Amino acid sequence: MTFPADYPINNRWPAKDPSVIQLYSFPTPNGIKVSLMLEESGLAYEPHTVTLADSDVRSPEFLSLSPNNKIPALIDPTVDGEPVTVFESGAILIYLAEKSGKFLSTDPAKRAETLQWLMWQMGGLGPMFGQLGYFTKFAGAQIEDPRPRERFLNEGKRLLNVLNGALEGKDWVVGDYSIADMAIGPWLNALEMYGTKDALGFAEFTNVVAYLDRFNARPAVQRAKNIPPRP
Ligand SMILES: N[C@@H](CCC(=O)N[C@@H](CS)C(=O)NCC(=O)O)C(=O)O
Repeated sequence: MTFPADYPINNRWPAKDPSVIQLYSFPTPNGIKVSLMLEESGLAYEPHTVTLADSDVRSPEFLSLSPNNKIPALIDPTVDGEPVTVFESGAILIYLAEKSGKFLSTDPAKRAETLQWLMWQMGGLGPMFGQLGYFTKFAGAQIEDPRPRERFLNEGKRLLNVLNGALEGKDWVVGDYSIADMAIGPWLNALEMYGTKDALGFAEFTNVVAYLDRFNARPAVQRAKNIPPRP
């Protein structure tokens, strides 16, 4: 397989420079994580806007790369002549960390700790906050039964408390800035848009508040929020 000739996605989202990493994404929390890693690491890449509309994420061209019909997804055309494709934001972060040699320690203990917090975000913080958004801001907000909202609010508070504890005495979740922080930060920022900060008692988690301020002060974070650009 060679890129772009053998990749249908290129017919719909053509690469201008097929020699660099191709990112197919949208600036949601899961998308921003990967744009952020690309910006922080300095790897050369080309972003393509794939909206969340079925006409994009369920198109045959996108499904040929990301069969789970979700952004983000990536093609790295430069690996030993054989392109590498990856979907799932956590897997992409690990791939890019290994490729760049940045933001994931090679020390076994530090690496395990970083992956632990990355998986905590992937399996806990992201899905729970995503459901919280659905039941408070999006279509689920119309549902009268209060139990889903309560469940995800309580789970959100629990997770914020866990993170707050982990951040005690530290700037970043494993000490040095890593792919775990790049995964966690965008999901904390999503709470503003959901309008759930007060209901979660966000201000009481003072370590998390300071952490998010530090995160948002990074120039790459500000850039990544608009990569790829919304249509
Ligand atoms: N576990 C996946 C989740 C990705 C995900 O939920 N993507 C959403 C946007 S944040 C999406 O593409 N939704 C489109 C759809 O479900 O149709 C990851 O982390 O990459």
